[in-house]
Amino acid sequence: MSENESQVASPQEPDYHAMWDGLGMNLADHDMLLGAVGQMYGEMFLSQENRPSSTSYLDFVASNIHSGRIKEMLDKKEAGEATKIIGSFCLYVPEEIVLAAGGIPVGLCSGADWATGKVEEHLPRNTCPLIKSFAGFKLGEVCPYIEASDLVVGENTCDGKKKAYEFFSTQKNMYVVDIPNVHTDETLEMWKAAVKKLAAKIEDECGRKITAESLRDAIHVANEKRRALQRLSATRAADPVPISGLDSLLTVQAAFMDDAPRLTGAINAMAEECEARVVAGEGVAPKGAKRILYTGTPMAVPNWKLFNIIEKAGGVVVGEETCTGSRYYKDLVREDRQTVDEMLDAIAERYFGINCAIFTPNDGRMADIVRMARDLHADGIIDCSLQFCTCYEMESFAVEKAAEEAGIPCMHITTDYANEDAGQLSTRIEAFLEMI
Ligand code: BJ8
Repeated sequence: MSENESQVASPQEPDYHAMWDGLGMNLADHDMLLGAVGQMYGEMFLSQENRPSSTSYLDFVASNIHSGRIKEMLDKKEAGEATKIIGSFCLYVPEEIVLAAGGIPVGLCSGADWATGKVEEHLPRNTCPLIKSFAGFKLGEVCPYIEASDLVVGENTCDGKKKAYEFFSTQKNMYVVDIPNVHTDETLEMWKAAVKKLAAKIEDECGRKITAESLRDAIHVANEKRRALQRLSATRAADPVPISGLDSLLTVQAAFMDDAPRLTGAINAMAEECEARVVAGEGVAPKGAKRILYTGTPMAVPNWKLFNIIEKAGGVVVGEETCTGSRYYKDLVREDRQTVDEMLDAIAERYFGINCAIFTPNDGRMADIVRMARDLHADGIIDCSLQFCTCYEMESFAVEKAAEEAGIPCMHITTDYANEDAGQLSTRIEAFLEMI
């Protein structure tokens, strides 16, 4: 364990190697991964000044993510308190359905390069890093979430993911949801049917029927999480901004993994502290620091590279128009529906509003970017695509045009998970912050 990781982990941390071994993981490589992530966490997160004290919850999540949280999920299953662990890679997979069947939904993070050589035996070299990462985590046997998942739900979104799932399904028990790529009344009906098919599959896998009561509760639990995130996000309109972009990003990343009620309580505590900081004029960055709205491809754990560069350069990220940001929490599922069928329709309607770049046209995303930049008083927009992500690369031109029409400076970045371009990115971002 590295020095920085030991700063994150509790001194009495139990030994989880037997659990990881039982999951079939590669213990030596996994120790190496944990060491590297722990060091990165120390350098990026723990070095921040004036963090709200309630962000200690994030340190708890970071130290627990591959250990205590996995044990907790496995123990729940063992005790019969949870049916199955269901992994997914996309915001379009409704967590409410898994919760309603007594399952535990987990987002399978794919934010670091791993086992690239092995991956390239199955997928082309010029595949986006997010896809290569989930394939590498599986082939390298270093992700306890993948190994603990009884079923992985994929989705037919971008070409890269849907073709990669053909390979991934040779490695794991998988089910792939069909997602339309245009928003029309007809495709909404198709999507509602796909959501119902998924619900039947999850019921089957979990061995438990979804009832009106269990689905109503699940919708409420997920909405409460979103309300807490909305509340925290609203505090970021203040200058000085009470919480960093890095901590805010990790809050949403944690929402894909941690227990929902615990996370909701912790985010509400963060929101409360941030609201008090706003009243007191206390910030994580000095008043007048250049404010950035991030938009683009999602950032899975531990992809904190760009936010770290922006904030180390003196800027502050005040919002994220992305799947690891506002798209996760901005819309709620209606809570006034009565039957399972009506509730599944309400879930489908809510998820259909997620402005993923696989949709064409995707004007809703442009409107959201401009609205968020204005509401959060952003000085500039940074639009970022992961390398080889055609959808977001293509859409970057529309983002630039929307920003220009709104009179907001915008910069496009293409990057990957490696650190080779960090110096060059810092220089470009520093120049952008100077200019805005
Ligand atoms: S709803 S953004 S989580 S698909 S970066 S793998 S698009 S080539 S992640 Fe996404 Fe769902 Fe859409 Fe959100 Fe493909 Fe692009 Fe890679 Fe991507």
